Amino acid sequence: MKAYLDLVKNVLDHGVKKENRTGTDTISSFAESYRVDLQKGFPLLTTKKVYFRSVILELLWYLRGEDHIRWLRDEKDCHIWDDWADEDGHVGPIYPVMWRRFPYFEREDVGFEGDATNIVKTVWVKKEFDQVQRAIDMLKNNPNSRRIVVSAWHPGLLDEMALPPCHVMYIFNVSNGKLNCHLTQRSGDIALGIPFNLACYSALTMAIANEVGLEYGEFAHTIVDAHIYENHVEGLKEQLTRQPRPLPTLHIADKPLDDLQYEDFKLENYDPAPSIKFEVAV
Ligand code: UFP
Repeated sequence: MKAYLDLVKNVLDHGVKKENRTGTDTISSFAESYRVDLQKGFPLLTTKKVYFRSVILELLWYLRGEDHIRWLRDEKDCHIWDDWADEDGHVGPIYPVMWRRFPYFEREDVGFEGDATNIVKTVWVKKEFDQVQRAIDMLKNNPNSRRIVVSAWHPGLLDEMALPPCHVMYIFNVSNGKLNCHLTQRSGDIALGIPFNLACYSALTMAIANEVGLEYGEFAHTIVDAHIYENHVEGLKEQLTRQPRPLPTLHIADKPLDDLQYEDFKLENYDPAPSIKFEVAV
């Protein structure tokens, strides 16, 4: 996948050295973006092995709406989120909760029967909002809308989150009967996070396109702080010497989004170069 290799090159060429909270410095470049055409194959990197099972399990976990990782960690034996969870598996109201159960308060005026003074008391009722279902409904009923946005950013709840969302917001856009998705990411680890994020949102876009009866369009990604940790530079340079191979194909079973299981995602013809070990900066 040339788009990813170009991204790596751009950050290495134009990035500046930055300190950050992890203690491992980065080479960082402001507002990098790239796009991939989902009709040309599934964008799972071929210049190193990416663990497809973890990509899909992470996506299915996001769609479950829970504030803990017990399904992912204990049932599915997938440990990509362990570093951010407490012993009980809690990670707070991050992506799954924001996507499916976005908390908000609705004002309700409660009148008092028989009250001659007609006093109305206002109460605030806690509600939850399913942003993904709303996006699906809008794609079906009003696909030309420019308001099909899912936000994971909730300023009032950042302190309760294990990690403030990196992929902050995505927007669906329909053009020529094709479903496009644009992801805005505030912070992106080019070696480790981005290959996952790219594959995860591409699979999500394809699953949603199936559900609403649209063709596959493009996935576009803007990364505001696009960075390479210093201890990842050698591995990425090695990756740049590798020739991209033909992309694999992803077939997703024709089922409602919430019924999809890992086994419903069939990856074909994935023949990547060997994996490269990168340490996670926590
Ligand atoms: N990161 C990603 N993608 C993700 C995710 C984390 O690239 O999906 F959850 C990286 C970006 C950054 C770190 O290197 O994790 C988060 O640190 P910070 O909150 O300081 O930006």
